[in-house]
Amino acid sequence: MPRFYLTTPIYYANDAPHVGTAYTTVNADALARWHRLIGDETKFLTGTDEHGQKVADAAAKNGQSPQEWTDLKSQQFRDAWAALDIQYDDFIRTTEPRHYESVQKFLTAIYDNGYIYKDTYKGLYCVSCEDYYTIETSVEGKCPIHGRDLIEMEEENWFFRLSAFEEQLKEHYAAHPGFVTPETKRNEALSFINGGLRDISITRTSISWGVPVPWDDAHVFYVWYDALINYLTAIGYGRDDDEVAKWWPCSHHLIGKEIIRFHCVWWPAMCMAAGIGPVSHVQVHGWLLLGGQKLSKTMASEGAVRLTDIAPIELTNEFGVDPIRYYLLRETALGNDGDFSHEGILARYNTDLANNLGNLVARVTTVVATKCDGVATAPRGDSPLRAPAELAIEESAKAWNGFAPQSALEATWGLIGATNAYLEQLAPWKMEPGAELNAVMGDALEAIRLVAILSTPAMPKVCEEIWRRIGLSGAPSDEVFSVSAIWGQYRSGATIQKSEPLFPRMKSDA
Ligand code: ME8
Repeated sequence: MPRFYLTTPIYYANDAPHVGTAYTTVNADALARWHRLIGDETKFLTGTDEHGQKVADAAAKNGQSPQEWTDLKSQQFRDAWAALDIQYDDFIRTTEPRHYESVQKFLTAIYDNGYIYKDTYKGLYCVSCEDYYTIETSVEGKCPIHGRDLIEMEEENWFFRLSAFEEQLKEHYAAHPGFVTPETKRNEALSFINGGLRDISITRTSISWGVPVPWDDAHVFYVWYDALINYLTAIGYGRDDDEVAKWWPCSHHLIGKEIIRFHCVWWPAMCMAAGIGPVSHVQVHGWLLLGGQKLSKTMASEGAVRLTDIAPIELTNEFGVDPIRYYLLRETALGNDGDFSHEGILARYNTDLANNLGNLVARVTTVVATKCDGVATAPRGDSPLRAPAELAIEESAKAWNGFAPQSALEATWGLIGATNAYLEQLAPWKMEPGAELNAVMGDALEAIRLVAILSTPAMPKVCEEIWRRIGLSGAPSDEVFSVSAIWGQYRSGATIQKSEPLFPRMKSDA
């Protein structure tokens, strides 16, 4: 059975979940659900990044210990993901003992392999990025991402010999063209490598909130250096070699574009240094923008509304869980930047969901209930809807497999459009009851069944409801995809009733 291991970045436990982090998590969840649907053995990991100066500062500011603070924040992420129907298999916290154990074993392996040495670090640091800068990589002494003042740092630190991996990384990229997608982001990662790699300071002495360095009591690991290892902790690195061997060769990271250097340069080099192969694939996505600005928690420009102020739960309360999931998946292709707006959600809701999908289900169930005695008929083998259905199945499967939920949904909505057009052309609501009407309805019910299967990774609850409305039991995700996603599987005889709209239209002042 094929396997699929997918991760999100682990989010900093210094703030609350927001629409930006929800974007990554919903996309990852839909991709994981797709892989479960097609029968892959799937593991989906998310979690919280709980060390570092930023988290320690936030805890102190709120009068709490870092542990109390991260307990609270981590729970907020779990609550937000529950509200968005995120079905993760594991939620990792970097303060867990299992993580300490893996980090210490992984870094000791790098140390033993001779890639860690002691030196003095002197330079600039951005607490928001938890990243080092030089005067050349700063913008007039300020952080190029956050615009805030950089801290001058001078410490005796342990360093990772990243420079030793330049050639090996170039070779890895050449041998694995699909290592980082999309191609533009791969080129960005490669240009970091081609620009020359400097060794990295990987420990700190000025803070104590971190994973202790096993060979030197005075140091804790620099937060990025422990955080990246979470992806291996969760599959048992240092504790269960069989699990690592099982999951690592089919591992995929979904990340935002601002953390390419960490995931596509540092992390593969760290894995090489520890004697384990790099992750098999990194899928990079763009930023959701609000008024042209990244919706990040640290970029507060005076008075501006920030996406970080928008809790996912506010949106799900207003529009429903699946409509928000749909919007996040459908509006912005993974890899591009996209605009986030209330108007955009409303437009998708009213057009794609209420007018297209909702209307299709309502029309068909109403006609069957009122003109066909509420009894469903099987589709025809030579139905005009068969070709558009087969195209939608093929294109949508290809897109889901290719980390493109937006295109997958676009292909599925192609089938919804073709079915609505077919119904408009034949106007079954005006047809006389009889064999011809029954056959047309059988075709339309089959198209709806297939739409529910193809959309279930995006809108699991709505698709389950559609399933029920077309007289089927269970849920589309219970089916064996390779058997059920074939034209002609819908059986005659189901009872169908008229029911409430799936997506009542919403007004723009909603
Ligand atoms: O970087 N649009 O955590 P973080 C789209 N702890 N995605 C967004 C976004 C936006 N406006 N804002 C945030 C960290 N994200 C580290 C990661 S991994 C070993 C350590 C998403 O809380 C996007 O996925 O700052 C981005 O990469 C992530 O949140 C950053 O989350």
